[in-house]
Amino acid sequence: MACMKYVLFLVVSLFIVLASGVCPKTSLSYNGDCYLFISENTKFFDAEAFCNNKSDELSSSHLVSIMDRDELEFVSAASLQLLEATEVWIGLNDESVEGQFEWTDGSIFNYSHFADGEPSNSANQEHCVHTYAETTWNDASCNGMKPFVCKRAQWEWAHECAP
Ligand SMILES: [Ca+2]
Ligand SMILES: [Ca+2]
Repeated sequence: MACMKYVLFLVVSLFIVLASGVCPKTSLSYNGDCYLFISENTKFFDAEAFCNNKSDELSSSHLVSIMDRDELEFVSAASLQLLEATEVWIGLNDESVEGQFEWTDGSIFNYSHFADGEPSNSANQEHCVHTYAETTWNDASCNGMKPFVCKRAQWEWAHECAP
């Protein structure tokens, strides 16, 4: 019986460590993934490159992918709180093929929250997606300067830790 309690203690401890301790201290954890909020106004693909390479704290991350409404609300609320911004770059773009949106981290695109009338691809120049007021999304010129959010998926941590 004492042994069972010890095992239970270990399992609970491990859960707490996994739930709270996996992200670098400058980023936020949500559902096991890590999110870094950058206030500097940056072009879309420069922001993606920053997430890929330049952040020591969260290297090999990507611009954030958003898989569902809950994750969207987390990212929007944290952007508002940490960056005081409603417009931030997320990783969605149709730079390769017009109208075929892709996440820069390779996640499957099966959730979106575009505002009414978006994506508009105005003047055939809008290929990068940012959040907007009320958590809705808009496609805009990739050369626009906005704050952004990096995300490092849980599987990337696991991959990195593999022998
Ligand atoms: Ca487009
Ligand atoms: Ca647009």
